[in-house]
Amino acid sequence: MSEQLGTLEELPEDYRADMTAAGVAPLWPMMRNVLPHGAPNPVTRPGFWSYAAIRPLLQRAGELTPVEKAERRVLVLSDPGRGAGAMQATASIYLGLQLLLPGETAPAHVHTPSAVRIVVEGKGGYTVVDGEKLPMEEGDLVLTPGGEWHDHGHEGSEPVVWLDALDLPLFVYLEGSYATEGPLQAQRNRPDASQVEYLSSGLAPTRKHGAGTRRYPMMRYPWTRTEAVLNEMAAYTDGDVAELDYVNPETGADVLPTMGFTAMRIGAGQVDNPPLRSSSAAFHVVKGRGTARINFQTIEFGPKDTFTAPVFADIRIAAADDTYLVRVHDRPLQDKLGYYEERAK
Ligand code: 1HN
Repeated sequence: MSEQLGTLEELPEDYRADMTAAGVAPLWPMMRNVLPHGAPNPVTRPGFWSYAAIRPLLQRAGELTPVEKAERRVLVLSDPGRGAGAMQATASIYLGLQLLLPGETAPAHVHTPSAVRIVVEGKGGYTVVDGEKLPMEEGDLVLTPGGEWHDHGHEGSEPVVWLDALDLPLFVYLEGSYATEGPLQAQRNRPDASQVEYLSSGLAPTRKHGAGTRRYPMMRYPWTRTEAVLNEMAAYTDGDVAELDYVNPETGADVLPTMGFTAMRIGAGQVDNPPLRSSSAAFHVVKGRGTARINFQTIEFGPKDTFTAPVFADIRIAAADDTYLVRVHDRPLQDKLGYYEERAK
């Protein structure tokens, strides 16, 4: 491919006017914008959101805006490359921090995009998905897949905050994003599937012949178990960063169609230096602290902070303390589209 393509300016004025009148434009002056050489040219810039800075703003939102008025009381994490108010943290990933106060409920709705909650602080929060009550403890990952009714409640005594990750930008781009509202759901009188059928990895409930499984059999991944496995892995893998992918326990596939989630443990003094990935990512710090370098940006992170990396970013994360992260990424979508790629640095 040539570097120099023809420009619009070199075309005759009358020809340009006639093209505009006919509703057409020449491709060649614009071609390199949409097909850069070798690698994409992302708009997304590395982002960093300090929980200590955002927490008081969330508290203030709690005082200023009742949940009845907000439907969802959320502060959106806007990609610095797109600017204030951007409803996306990367091209495909939306992130927001949501506050629910004791006794509040966030009304039931269903929508086309999928969501995941990663619990940041507080006890007693829960999400009901399709009648299943999913308790929300710190670090838990809770799915509300597209097309599933969900509402939130709070039975505790302190504020509950969680990080929402949605594939909303894709649905907006596709002009496919919409919601339907409904009454709060009746809750089935049983613990969620992570406490019953899928209590142990490698064991799945026997089904009657011909009976199907649910598309989303387990929608809560308790953090205590995730951390226990990461610690065991770390004890037996010398100096390696321990990683666990969140998967559907029936199929082993990614938990959602477009978004993937990976729990990471980087021990104190260890460095994560992954290959360049074609996926974009957000890193949420469950515990720990350290220094992340994303391209040319250096980030000092602590517990409950969140940072992002554009596609093909050069990522290097050095942990000062034992550090636990959840990486949210769009590799499942890129796999399905057939272009996920990793490149050695
Ligand atoms: C949504 O449904 C929730 O259910 C949170 O908690 C954030 C952001 C955009 C669109 C839908 C929720 C959302 C959202």
